[in-house]
Amino acid sequence: MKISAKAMVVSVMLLGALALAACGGSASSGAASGALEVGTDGENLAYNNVALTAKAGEKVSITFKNNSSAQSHNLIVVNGGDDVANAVNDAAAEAGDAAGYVPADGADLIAHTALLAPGASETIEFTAPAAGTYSFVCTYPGHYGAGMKGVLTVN
Ligand SMILES: [Cu+2]
Repeated sequence: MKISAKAMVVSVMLLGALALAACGGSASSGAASGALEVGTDGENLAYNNVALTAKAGEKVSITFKNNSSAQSHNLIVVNGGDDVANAVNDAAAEAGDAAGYVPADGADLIAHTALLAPGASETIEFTAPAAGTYSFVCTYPGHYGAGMKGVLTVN
């Protein structure tokens, strides 16, 4: 009698835990409101989406998919236009392969993926900066120069 009462209490607690877990699952939709997707344009040294938009202050996510079957790529959103992108690209070359051609986080970087192997993808999240235009580039040597870049416009 005592044991079955105990078992009953345990079952009720388990049900409660399950209900809580279910609630937590549906309530935790912390997904970014601005969910953007960018891939590589097949094997080309280019992105398949070069014009992204976001609202200042909103949470943005960019899912970058490397569609190449042979080439590694990354995606770095820089804090400015081509001049900043050039500086970041130079710093990336100095950082080298071991750093995934990503310079140390600093004022020039808003967000970045790692250097992604062929077929890999990564989602990065950040808060959209002030209104303006921001370049995003691949800093694998030669890619930015070949035109692997796009623009994030923040309104
Ligand atoms: Cu690239």
